[in-house]
Amino acid sequence: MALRPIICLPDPRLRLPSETVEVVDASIHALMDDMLETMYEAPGIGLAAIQIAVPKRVIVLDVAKNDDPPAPMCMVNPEVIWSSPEKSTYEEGCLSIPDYHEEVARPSRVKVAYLDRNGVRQEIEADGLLATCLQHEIDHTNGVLFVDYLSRLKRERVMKKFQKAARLRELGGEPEEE
Ligand code: GNR
Ligand code: NI
Repeated sequence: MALRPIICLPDPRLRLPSETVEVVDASIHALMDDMLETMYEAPGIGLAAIQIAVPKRVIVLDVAKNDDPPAPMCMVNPEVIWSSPEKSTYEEGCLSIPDYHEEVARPSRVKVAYLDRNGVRQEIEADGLLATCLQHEIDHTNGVLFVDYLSRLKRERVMKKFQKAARLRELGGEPEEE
């Protein structure tokens, strides 16, 4: 297991759709383990492989409450196959957009199909925070970020803030994070 650096805005890799995984082999298991370790350390409740610069359709999540035992979930090639007409609003954040939070409305319930660690197709129906987190992570596999659901003004404000911070880092000659 290894901690991997998390890439942040304005890194253009966050905007690329990730590749479908053909075989859930030992390299995918190792990737999932690194992702869980990196997610818990951050700490976060979800992580998509592209956030550690691996453009594969793999996500991990753990939405267990702090006083409950850990409940790690790993999914390969996840896709939303049904979403409810009703919406729920959560204050979202993203490890690739540090220190920024905003409310986002999404379908309250979703059905998601995916391959498990053994490469077996599964379906899960989710609501509450899990439904939101699944949609947030699946969006990452498609190059979509939660700021895409905000008003243009808010989105452009946050994009500019991160572009400016990256420019200043370059000018200052600080070592860029990988
Ligand atoms: O840690 C995270 N918290 C969170 C809160 C509300 C909605 C979505 C999330 S996911 C986020 C971690 C992350 O960036 N995953 O991609
Ligand atoms: Ni995120």
